Amino acid sequence: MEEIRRAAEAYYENLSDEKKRNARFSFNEMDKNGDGKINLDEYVECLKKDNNTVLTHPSLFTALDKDGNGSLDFEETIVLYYIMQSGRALFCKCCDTFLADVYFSCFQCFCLDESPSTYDLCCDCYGGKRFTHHDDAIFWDNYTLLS
Ligand SMILES: [Ca+2]
Ligand SMILES: [Ca+2]
Ligand SMILES: [Zn+2]
Ligand SMILES: [Zn+2]
Repeated sequence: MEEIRRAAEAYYENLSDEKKRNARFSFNEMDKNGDGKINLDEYVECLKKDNNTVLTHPSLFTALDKDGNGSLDFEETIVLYYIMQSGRALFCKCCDTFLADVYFSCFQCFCLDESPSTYDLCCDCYGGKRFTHHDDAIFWDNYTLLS
């Protein structure tokens, strides 16, 4: 998660003042009870309203909650903002964990242009061979795949 967090911070720093205000505005929108932080209920409610149901996954909320206090402060939601903007919301096809850092992806599925989604696995599921996929699948980690 640390890498995405760093990327999100860099991304935020380069936003225009207007976009920064927008980010602050969406944070306040999410914070229904105005206590300055987003709890899981507020989080799920807001993303459902935006039809962003893939992001309502509790494993993503947990990953975003850096200090583990059960709610998101503004700094923690910047990462969510970044994930939404960049479309980098990937979950393990096997155990549904949010893929925060390195993950494995099926090379063949990745290369199929007509395929809308890739077949991604967390290291645990890939290493533990807990998945079922086509027999001839070749998996690469995301760094190798994109280079
Ligand atoms: Ca709140
Ligand atoms: Ca927190
Ligand atoms: Zn997994
Ligand atoms: Zn595949």
